[in-house]
Order: sequence, then structure tokens, then C-alpha cells
Amino acid sequence: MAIKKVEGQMLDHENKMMEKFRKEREKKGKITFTMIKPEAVAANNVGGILKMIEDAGFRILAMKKVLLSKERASSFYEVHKERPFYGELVDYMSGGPIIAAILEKDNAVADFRNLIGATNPAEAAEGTIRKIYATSMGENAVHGSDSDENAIIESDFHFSSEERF
Ligand code: 3AN
Repeated sequence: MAIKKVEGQMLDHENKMMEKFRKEREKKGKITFTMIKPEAVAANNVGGILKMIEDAGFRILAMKKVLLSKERASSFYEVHKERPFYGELVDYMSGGPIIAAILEKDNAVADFRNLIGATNPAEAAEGTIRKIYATSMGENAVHGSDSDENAIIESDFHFSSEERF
């Protein structure tokens, strides 16, 4: 009984330390959230895109392949619900599996947006992920968080604390 109690306390302590360690690593400015979108997954561009991400100095903290339901996609893109392309965006993002990932690096949000390039691939700079892999404004290969706050909200939307290392 006594041993079990001590074991329980040690486990509690360990969990608290892990949580503290995770929060420290993921504090503002250190992480961003990305999705490799359905058309890029279907075109077998996952490896190429992940290589560009790792070569740019990002560490993959969490990653999974997932098919979003319409409800989950609607909820993720809720901020865009007044925009004319909202319905199209939800259909597209729930129309095939995506790769969701949390990426770690100093200045993660801004550096990742530089790496992916402009929303419209026609305007994306040479050498950016969207310039190389995106096919149109709607089907633009990757998502990247637009602020530190959203990076945390979006990461928490997709990943539990047991899925981040
Ligand atoms: P970004 O992904 O570059 O942050 P946002 O936040 O303006 O761009 O748009 C979110 C997503 O909505 C884009 N990644 C794109 O898939 C889609 N989107 C944005 N603008 C348009 C548009 N004019 N027509 C169709 N889809 C769009």
C-alpha cells in the first residue's frame, strides 16, 4: 500500500515535470502549426515538403495523418466563416487526408510563413513551398499559423499532450 502511494506520488511528480517541460518548450515564439493539405498529400508531396521544413531548421514536435470531418474542418476555419470561399475551403479540407504537425524553432511563426510563401502561389517567392508545390490560391499545399496565439490554439485543436515530444 505504502509503496503504491509513493509510486503514485512519483508518477504525479513526473507528469508535472513533463508538463512543465512541454510548456517551456512550446512557449510563445517557439512553435507553429502546419497542415499539408489534401491535394499535396494525394500528389505524394509529403516527403518533399517535410524535407524542406526540416532543412529550414524546424523540428517536428508532433505529427499525424488525419481525415478531418466536415464539422472539425468547419470548426478549425471558423475565423473565415464570413468569407465567400468558406464552404469551398471546408469541403476541400475535409475531402482527403491531411498531415497535421507542430513545428519547433525560434521565431517559428514568421520563419515558417517565409518558408511557405504567399497565399496565392502566383505571388509566392521563388524557392518557397507554395511556389514549388501549390496549384492555386485555394489548393495551396500547406497551412501555417498566422500568430503565436493561433499556433497554440491550432496545436491544441489537433494534438493532446501525449502526442508531443
Ligand atoms: P494563409 O493560409 O496564407 O494564412 P488565409 O488565412 O487568408 O491564408 O486563408 C486561409 C485559407 O483559405 C488559405 N490557405 C486558402 O486555402 C484559402 N483561401 C484564402 N483566400 C482564398 C480565396 N480567395 N479563394 C479560395 N480560397 C482561399
